[in-house]
Amino acid sequence: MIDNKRLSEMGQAIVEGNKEEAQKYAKEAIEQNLDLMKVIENGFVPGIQKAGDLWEQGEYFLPELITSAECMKAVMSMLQPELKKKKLIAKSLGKIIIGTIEGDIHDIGKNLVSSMLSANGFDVVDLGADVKLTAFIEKAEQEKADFICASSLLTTTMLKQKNLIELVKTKSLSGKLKVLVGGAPVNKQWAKDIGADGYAENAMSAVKLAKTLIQR
Ligand code: B12
Repeated sequence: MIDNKRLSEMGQAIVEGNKEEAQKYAKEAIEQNLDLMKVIENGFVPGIQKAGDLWEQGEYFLPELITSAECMKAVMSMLQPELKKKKLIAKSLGKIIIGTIEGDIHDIGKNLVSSMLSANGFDVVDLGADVKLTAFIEKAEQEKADFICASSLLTTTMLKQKNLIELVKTKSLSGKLKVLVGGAPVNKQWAKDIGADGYAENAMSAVKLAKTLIQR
C-alpha cells in the first residue's frame, strides 16, 4: 500500500526541485518494493505537471521549471531500470522504434513509455528526442519494426506526427508497420484525423494498445 501523504510529498519534491528529497523517496519506494508505476504516475508525475502549471501561470520562470525537470529525470533514472528488471516475458512481443519528434526535446514521458513497453516484453529501440522523421523510417525499415511510437509535447511538433504518417504511407511500409502517437497535446481525435493506428494517454495504456494491435 502506498501512503497518499507520501505520494503528495513525492510530487512536492519535484515541484520544489528538491533532488535529494525526491531521490530519497524513490530509493525508499524501491526498497519497500512498492508498485513503481503507481509511484511514478500518482506521485512524481503530478509534481512535474504542477511545475508546468506554475510556469504557465507565470509563477515559475524557466530556470525553476528546468530544476523541476532535472529532478524528475534524476528520479526516473533510478526507477526506470527497476521497471525494466521486472521484465517477465522472455520472447519478444514485437519490435518498437520510439522517439520524440524533431524540434522537440521533451523526453520524460517518452522515456516512461519506452521503459514500460520494454518491461512488458517488447523489443524497444529508443532513438531519443529531436528525432528526424527520416530517422524513424530508416530505423523501422532496418529493424523490420512492428511499431513506430512518436511522442510530441509541443503543438508545433504535433503537426510533424501527421508528416511522419504521410511519409510512412509513401514508403509502402504501412501494411505491417503501425504508427502510434502520444504526448500531452495529443488526443484520440487528433490520432484519428491524421490516420495514426493508435493513441494512448499514458504509458500503461500504451502497453495495452500495443499488445492489442500486435495480435491483429
Ligand atoms: C518538463 C517540461 C519541460 C522540460 C523538458 C525536460 C525533458 N527532458 O523532457 C524543459 C524545461 C526542458 C522544457 C522545455 C520547453 N518547454 Co516544456 N514542459 C514541460 C512540462 C512541465 C512537463 C512535461 C512532462 O515531462 N510531463 C510528464 C510526462 C510523464 O508526461 P507526458 O510527457 O505527457 O507523457 C505521458 C503521456 O503523454 C504519454 N505519452 C508520451 N509520449 C507518448 C508517445 C506515445 C506513442 C504514446 C502512445 C504515449 C505517449 O505517456 C506518458 C507517460 O504517461 C510540460 C507541461 C505539461 N503539463 O505537459 C511543459 C510544456 C510541454 N512545455 C512547453 C514549452 C512551450 C516548452 C519550451 C518551448 C519553452 C521555451 N520557451 O523554451 C521548451 C521546449 C524546447 C523544445 N524545442 O522542445 C509547453 C508546450 C506548449 C505548446 N502548446 O506547445 C508546455 C505544455 C507547458 C505549458 N503549459 O505551456 N519543458
